[in-house]
Amino acid sequence: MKITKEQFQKEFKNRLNEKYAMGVEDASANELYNTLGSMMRAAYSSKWHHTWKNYLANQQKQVYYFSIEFLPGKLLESNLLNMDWLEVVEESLEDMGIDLKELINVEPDMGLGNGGLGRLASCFMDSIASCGLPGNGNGIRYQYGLFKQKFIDGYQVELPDDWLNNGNVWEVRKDSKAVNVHFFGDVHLEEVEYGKLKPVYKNQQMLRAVPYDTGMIGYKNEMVNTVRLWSVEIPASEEVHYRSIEERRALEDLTAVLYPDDSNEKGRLTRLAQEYFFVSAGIQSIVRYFKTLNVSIHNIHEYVAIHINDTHPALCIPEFMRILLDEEDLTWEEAWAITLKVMSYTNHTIMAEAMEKWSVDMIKRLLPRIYQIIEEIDRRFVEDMSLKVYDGKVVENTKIIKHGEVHMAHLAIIGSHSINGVAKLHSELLKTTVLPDFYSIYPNRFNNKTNGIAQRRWLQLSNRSLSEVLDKTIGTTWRHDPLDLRLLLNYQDDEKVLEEIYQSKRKNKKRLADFIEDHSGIVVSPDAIFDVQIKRLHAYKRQLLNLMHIIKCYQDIKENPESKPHPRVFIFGAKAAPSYTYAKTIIKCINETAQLINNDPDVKDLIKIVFLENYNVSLAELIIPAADVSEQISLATKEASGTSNMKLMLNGAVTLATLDGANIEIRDAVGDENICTFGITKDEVYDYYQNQSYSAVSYYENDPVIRRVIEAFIDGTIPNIYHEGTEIFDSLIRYNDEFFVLRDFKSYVEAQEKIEECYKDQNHWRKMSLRNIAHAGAFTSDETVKNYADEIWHIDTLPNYGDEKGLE
Ligand code: 7GP
Repeated sequence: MKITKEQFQKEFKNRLNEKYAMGVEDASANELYNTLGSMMRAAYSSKWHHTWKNYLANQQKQVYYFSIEFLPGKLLESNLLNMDWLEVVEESLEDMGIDLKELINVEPDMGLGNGGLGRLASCFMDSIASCGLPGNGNGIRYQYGLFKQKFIDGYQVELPDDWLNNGNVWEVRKDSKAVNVHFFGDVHLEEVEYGKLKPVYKNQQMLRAVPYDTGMIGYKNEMVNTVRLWSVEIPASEEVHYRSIEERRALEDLTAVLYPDDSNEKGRLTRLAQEYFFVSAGIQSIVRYFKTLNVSIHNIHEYVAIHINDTHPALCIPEFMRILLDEEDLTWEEAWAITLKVMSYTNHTIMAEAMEKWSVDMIKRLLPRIYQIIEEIDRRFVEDMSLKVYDGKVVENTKIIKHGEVHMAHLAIIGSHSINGVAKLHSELLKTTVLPDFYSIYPNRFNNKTNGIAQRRWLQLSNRSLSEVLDKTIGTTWRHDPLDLRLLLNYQDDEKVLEEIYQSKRKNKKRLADFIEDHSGIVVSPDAIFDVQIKRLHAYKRQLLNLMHIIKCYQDIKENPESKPHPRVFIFGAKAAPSYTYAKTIIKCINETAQLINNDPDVKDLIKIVFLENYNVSLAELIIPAADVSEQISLATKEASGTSNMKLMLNGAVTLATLDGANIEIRDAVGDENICTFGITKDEVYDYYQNQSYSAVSYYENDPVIRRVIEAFIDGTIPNIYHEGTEIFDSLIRYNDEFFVLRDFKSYVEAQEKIEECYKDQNHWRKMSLRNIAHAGAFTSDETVKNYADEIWHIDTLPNYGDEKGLE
């Protein structure tokens, strides 16, 4: 998609005039942004059309990635990059007196996700298109994204994220592709013809699902795939049924917010309705598309793969069955065999509280036909297992419906041909510890696909200065093939290259320091070590361990004012779920400790704590290139993979990590000398569980350093945390420290000391940093999605993909 400067400027001015009757001088940043966005969309639309026409003409098998979250962030710059317009547009705008950065700033973050799972889905969308693979996203167009976080008196306050307020230039509403989704009512089976039962419905509620499509532009390959997000509307024919405004509102709320609070019954029902809504709409639209191929429904698995991203879309299985049985008249056996071939499932966590379960009563009431199908899947599963060698315990552990609840992970596993974890350790744990009974039943379904990241966004765009150094040093092939970052290893002893990489880091640190000063008033030095922990706030991720180490450093300085540690800036970015009190307590404690330390003259700028508000994709893009140290300190076994660990490494940060998730694979890639690991291993964690031998209080009683740190929470050392400090104290001592923070404290402190030692030897540090960049190519999501494509989805690029004129 090439364009010249002249073409661009002419077209841009025309459009601006057409849209707003304005010249460049008079237009606001927002008007300029909208003009640019609509011009880009017009330019890639023909490729978009072409791409799916090609899939159609070639009857290409496609994957549909169902995810209740997508977290793309901003799209302007990455679309420009992938279209190969970035340089021309930047220069052309500059000629017209416009700074592209200002236009980027007015774009709201598309934040339709909480964290890792949603961001992974977006990296996959970028990679699937960039690898020329036929794949689409399917999700929900939430009117409000994840809340905007503010700190007031150190507390997290949640504000609505009204991201659609100014419209969304990237989406295309497709009225003609809308479908109806049904809820509630009564259903019974009637014999319509001899031996054939069909469901007959009464009093159903019907809602309209309207799709909004967003083009996913492949990196300089002329391909544009689709992410389809569904929005709810009340069909005209149903208007009469909803007399009151409240009733209408309640329905329209269905796609209003991401993860409605599930702490009450009403919230849970909405959430379940959301899950069915986007699943049913997505599957109906897939089947409708499939019908245009004129192929027998018996062969649909040769044309369609459906991926269930965690269990939220697990209703794909009964919904697909419903369509095959009730609408396509297949027998149960036929329908089930096809469903299994179509569906695959990824698990993203082993945390028990995140394992979805729905009450039987609720599913029955909201989705009566779907419930019948789930019941029948379960009945047949149990029957089948009982015929085989499995003992009763295995069957009891694996069935879908028990104790009045539907276990969504069990449904997903029983109905999918592939079940994967997201890092080697996590996939191993699924087999041996979390789902051993399922593994004994379906050993061949289990596999690993280690997560990855899109290096385009996380290096090319967010770290332009490092990218330039790389181009100059190793050429530009890494931009297409991140594995080529390895070429950098040839320069690990080249002082000039090490210096250039260092200078680019310094520039990024300066940029972040300026941002910090602007946004929080805290002055930090770019010469300090930037020590970064950015991720959702969760007890298992152990931001508390980080805080405790900071408090120790503070106490050391107070005790020994002559000590001279290398100055450090501890940077946090994290949102806590609105109903997760303990996580919010930790936020408050970090903020109050920051107040204390940042304003204590004795500290003399040796330590600064910066907790940036409203951590999101755009903020990550600013923080990551500036990081020296990457904190990946979850308790071993708890972090399924992690992906910020990969992004930080790619940007030259040195990882300070437990042996958890993908940290282990990062260590294997860079070698022990280029990472700093600490803490107990998975086996030690399970030994503690088995023997119930962990005693937090013994650390408190026997380790004076730990005692002094813990007491700071309750003795007034940290001001304004009377309740919160007590809550932390209790979690550690009274409730025996669920995530073994005290057990790992000492080795964490030692690892931090090692980090400082390494940093002080700058030459050594710079080499470590270079080696991290060089090995990070292994974690590209391009490779990850290729593995999914080959081993799970069985999809391929178009036969002429990659030919010079292939898609013209
Ligand atoms: C996250 C995992 O916690 C993280 O370790 C992993 O890297 C990421 O998924 C992508 O695989 N999980 C979630 O974000 C999540 O919401 C609950 O899991 C279902």
